[in-house]
Amino acid sequence: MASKIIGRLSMDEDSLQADLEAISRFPLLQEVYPEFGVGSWKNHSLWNKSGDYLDMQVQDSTTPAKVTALGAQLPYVSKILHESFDMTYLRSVRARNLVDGFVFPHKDFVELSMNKNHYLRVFVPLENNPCAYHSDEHSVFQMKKGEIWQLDASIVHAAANFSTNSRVHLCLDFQFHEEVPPLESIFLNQETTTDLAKPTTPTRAPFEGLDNLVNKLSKSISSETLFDMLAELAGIHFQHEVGVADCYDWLILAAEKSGREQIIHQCKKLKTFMIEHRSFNEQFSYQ
Ligand code: YCP
Ligand code: CO
Repeated sequence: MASKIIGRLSMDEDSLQADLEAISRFPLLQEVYPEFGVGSWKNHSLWNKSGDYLDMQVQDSTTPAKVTALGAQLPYVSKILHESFDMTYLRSVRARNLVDGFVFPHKDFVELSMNKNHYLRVFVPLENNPCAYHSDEHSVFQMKKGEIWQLDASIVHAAANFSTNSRVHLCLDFQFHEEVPPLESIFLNQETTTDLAKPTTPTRAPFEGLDNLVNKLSKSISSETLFDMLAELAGIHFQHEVGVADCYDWLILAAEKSGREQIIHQCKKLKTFMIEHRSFNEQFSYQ
């Protein structure tokens, strides 16, 4: 299913700014998923299973999320959540700020125990950034303040911020015992689901020069260059008409052209890890 706008939210600017300032002062923590992105991608855990903000892993949970010491510093975010959402099945809330970088194309939930139909991911953008994008297998789109999005993280998706300006979004994860119910059930007030905005979808240019690109990559592809190559290729689909996951096939093609078995194998493993399956706690090593 394509990601879509599922609700709207009007926010009080002054209160929001106070929380955004608090977020900007949060401690710099070590990213638990470093292989999934390039640039600055901060993930602060505001509500989670244990209530400990150092617990940053995406994990199964069947109990209501507990506020962390970071979430407790955000009175306005807390107010928005409590007033707008039924928090019974809410399992985690993170503040995510992607700056000057990409979240590489990947699928989520593949390492968790339940079928993907039990998980629901919702985004609440807290800042507008005209240089920031999301994408999935169907389109490229920009989330705007005031919109509430369902991001289908069970299909391949990615994110970008081509600027050095902040882009803070809230990421809400719900998990249901049964399959995800009709979406209205996560909202306390049904007005939230009316008069929805039209999504902002940038136009993309045709992509030319794939053969040249693959040729060029094949000359220097190795485990030392793989991360940088992915970082270069992962952003192309935001501006050009190619698929969100094509970059993995381009790397495989380049590796095959190089004729070296080890890098061919590593590129195939990278694609599997990102968009097919991986186990809980599994990490990918580029080197
Ligand atoms: C998440 N899951 O859902 C992470 C992102 C891949 C694993 C990176 O936030
Ligand atoms: Co994701």
